[in-house]
Amino acid sequence: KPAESDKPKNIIDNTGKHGNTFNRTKPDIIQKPSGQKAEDPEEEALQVPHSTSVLVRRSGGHHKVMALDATDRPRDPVAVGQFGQPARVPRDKELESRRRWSEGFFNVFLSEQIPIDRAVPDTRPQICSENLVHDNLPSTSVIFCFVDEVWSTLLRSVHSVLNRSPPHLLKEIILVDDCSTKDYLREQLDVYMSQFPKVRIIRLKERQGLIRARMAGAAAATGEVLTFLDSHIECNVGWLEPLLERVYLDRKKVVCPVIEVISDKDMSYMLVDNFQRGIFRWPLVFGWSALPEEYIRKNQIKDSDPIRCPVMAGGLFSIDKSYFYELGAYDPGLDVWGGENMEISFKIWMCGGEIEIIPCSRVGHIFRGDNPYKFPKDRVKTVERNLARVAEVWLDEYKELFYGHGYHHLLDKSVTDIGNLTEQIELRKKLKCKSFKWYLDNVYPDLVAPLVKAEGLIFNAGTRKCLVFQNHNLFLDKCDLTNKSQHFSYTWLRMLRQNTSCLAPQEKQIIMEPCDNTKTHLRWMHKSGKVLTEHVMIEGHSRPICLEAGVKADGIFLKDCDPINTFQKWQFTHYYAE
Ligand code: LR7
Ligand code: MN
Repeated sequence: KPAESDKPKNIIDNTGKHGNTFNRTKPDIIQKPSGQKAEDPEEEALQVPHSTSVLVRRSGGHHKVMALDATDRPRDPVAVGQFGQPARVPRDKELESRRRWSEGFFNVFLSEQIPIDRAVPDTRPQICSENLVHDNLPSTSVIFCFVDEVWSTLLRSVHSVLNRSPPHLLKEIILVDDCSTKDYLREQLDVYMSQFPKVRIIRLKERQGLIRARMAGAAAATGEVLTFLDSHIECNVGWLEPLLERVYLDRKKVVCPVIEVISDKDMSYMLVDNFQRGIFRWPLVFGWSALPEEYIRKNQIKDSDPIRCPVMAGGLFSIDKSYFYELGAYDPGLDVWGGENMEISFKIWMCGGEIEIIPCSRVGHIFRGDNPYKFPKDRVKTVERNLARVAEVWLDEYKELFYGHGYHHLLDKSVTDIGNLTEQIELRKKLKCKSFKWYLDNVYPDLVAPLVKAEGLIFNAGTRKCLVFQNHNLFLDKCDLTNKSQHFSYTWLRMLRQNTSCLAPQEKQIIMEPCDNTKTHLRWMHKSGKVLTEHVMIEGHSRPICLEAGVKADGIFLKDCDPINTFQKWQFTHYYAE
């Protein structure tokens, strides 16, 4: 059993480092039917368990998934790390192994000891080797983008594809060198790969980042399906056919293998738990989450059934090439690393496609604690900017949840230039994509996504009255739930809003101003019943000051905060979030 620290990290943070582990939680998962119908009468409808849409079964013959590179007959059965076993560093090599860690942020020394074509345990659910696939599946181009990848892992990735893919389905392997700085990735790589006619190398003259590098790979691809992989992976037995089978059944299915774990420490190949979905939490943080047992039981989901995912991890998937371009590929404005998995996931679901994890397809991946390559600009800023582009194009009114979870600063356009979005917005219109609300309701209903933090009446404890905004006046009056002018909301960007007007401090008075998420003086802290100014210091106050109801008149003012003054206590009718 793998040690706790070696287990897959099920929440990946937005920094590019796989550091954050998260306790496994079990959200309530409900998948609502989308109810698509097969149009061609010659094609037979087939209801797939769990996947709720109706699939189309193509005609033609079938055969079993090929047991290529059966794992019981490796070239060198006693080699280090063979069969995916943990490898150990000899005592006298410990220093060397530690020294070389940062070449790839995994055990580079051990990786070199392990055969380039080692066998790995066949971790597929039992039924997978019996499953039938169509004889006439489409061919695929496998695209590896890399920058400064470690030699041994790059080679092992390529060999695993060459050895475990049926030749007639593997059109080519495209290696996209995203302007690596390492010498061995030039001539030495050319020479090595020249043994394999199916391998092509594309070299980018400038560092493009993995997103644009993938598009360069796609542009050169001649296969019918694109299969993207990270450059430090090992494909398991029978990995390819089940992916292509799904794409063949429905070209709008975008499919991912189960991503297993190659230990960064001992290079062992570890299987991961079944029934894991790709999900995200705010602010667009990718993670995995298990389907609840209850749901699995009730829907009789088998361990080999495709699992629909709200989002994909990003690195490993197959997509019909023409469909990829129909979707407008990736937003080319995304830089270097991060966020592209969210972009393509929202785009796929909202514009008529589906994302699935296929349990019969399994690929190991080295999860690294750090990236062995440099970010041309600041790493955190790069990822944030990418995510903001995605939020602006795809999240509609829900983008406030994204910004409200720690990304307020991105709204200041003088600090962060997220670039031009016209083309992406046009694309969404052209494709007639559904709303983010639709996505939440139909694809990811278990995500908690209240549009505001609190709403309803704002009750003042001292006066036992409620705030009213009427005829351009802000005052307190008898609480009345039916009175619309007493309805306010406390937004994710911490504004106190009624329709399009927001509470604003003006000296020690309060006025209503047009809401504007970029204006920080409109932000209020609301905690432990108090409402405090956030970004404004008034008349020499060095601290924020508090909203207070007038004792006699029905006005509201800003006064020094006083913990026991009930005239400074305010409460909304409903709270959705802290
Ligand atoms: O500028 C770059 N140019 C590149 O060509 C930066 C990276 N790359 C290459 C790199 O060499 C590697 O092959 O792109 C690939 C992905 O980079 P990694 O391995 O550093 O990324 P990762 O595994 O840490 O991150 C995951 O999230 C990324 C977000 O942009 C990408 O989608 C990765 O493909 C993705 N990896 C996976 O989905 C594997 C499972 C891990 C998870 C979650
Ligand atoms: Mn990776």
